[in-house]
Amino acid sequence: MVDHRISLTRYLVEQQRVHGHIPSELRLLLEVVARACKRISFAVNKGELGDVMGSAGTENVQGEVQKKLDIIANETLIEANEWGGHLAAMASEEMEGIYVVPNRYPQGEYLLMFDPLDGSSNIDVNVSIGTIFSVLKKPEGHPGVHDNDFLQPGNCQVAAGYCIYGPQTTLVLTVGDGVAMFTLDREQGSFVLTRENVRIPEDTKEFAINMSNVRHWDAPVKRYIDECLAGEDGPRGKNFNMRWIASMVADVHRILCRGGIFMYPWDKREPRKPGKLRLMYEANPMGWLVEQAGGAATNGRQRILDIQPTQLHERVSVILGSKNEVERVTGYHAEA
Ligand code: AHM
Ligand code: MG
Repeated sequence: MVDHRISLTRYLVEQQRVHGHIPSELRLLLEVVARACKRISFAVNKGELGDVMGSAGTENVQGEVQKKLDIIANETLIEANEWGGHLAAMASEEMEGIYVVPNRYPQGEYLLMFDPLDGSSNIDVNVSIGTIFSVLKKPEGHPGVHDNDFLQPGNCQVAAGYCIYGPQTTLVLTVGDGVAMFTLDREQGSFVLTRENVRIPEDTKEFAINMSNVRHWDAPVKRYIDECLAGEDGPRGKNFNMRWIASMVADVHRILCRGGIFMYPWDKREPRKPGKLRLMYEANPMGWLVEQAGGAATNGRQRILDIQPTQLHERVSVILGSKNEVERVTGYHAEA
């Protein structure tokens, strides 16, 4: 815990004025995103007391059934950002096309991408869920906004983070100057800095993967997990523990707090699909946060942040967390 109370607002002002890391427009945009997350947190908290649980009876562009909270969170983020003036457009896991912010002059400079409610399968069972976001600069040189403007690799992100709605609501952020965590003080209604310079240990004894897919995995992933499972008697010479929350925000949050490796790799169930998770809304922001905390993120062959996206809803294989473990799995792919 940081000694004296520093609000998210003050942290962002310092990032702007003292450290010169962010322009004021980006600061204001992040404030708006944080405000939207606060609203989503209150909706999540109401649970069955509010009309927020269960299925909405609709499907998103990827054919996944939408929960009411998926839609509420998506609308909350759009409404909050629509009139801010700092954004040119938004893209969401829950919307087919981009959402261009209604005409204004001058046009906002930024593009916002989000997974409004990550971990949808956990909504109805009171397990941690979250919002993941990523900010890009709109390319200059042409009026209006096009889908292609979003197709920038993760190394172009200017801000990224998530807000986890768990026992506490915690907003985790990077603007390229390390990772900071802010806990929501419900009485004060503000996010308070609770951890700075978050570091992920380079080694770990904890892995996160959906083990029910073991028969579908590729050989390098199977080799890595088999070696972990062999424990003290195996080639790793140590026992491993396993966690799988099925909310990426919660699994990544644990890794930022105490280390570990998270994998949602390509598998043979749908061989033409590169993975389950989305590059723009999940892998890029989480990959950057993890790297900013000293970890690593790859798709097994390539650094996530260097992947050139070709479509908005592109999927990707994800391996991220403690550096030495991620490098080991990536090395197994290279050998295979
Ligand atoms: P969502 O964005 O629709 O919630 O899906 C993404 C989630 C991740 O949070 C999580 O890591 C993964 O899907 C869990 O998938 P599975 O149910 O296959 O284990
Ligand atoms: Mg998600």
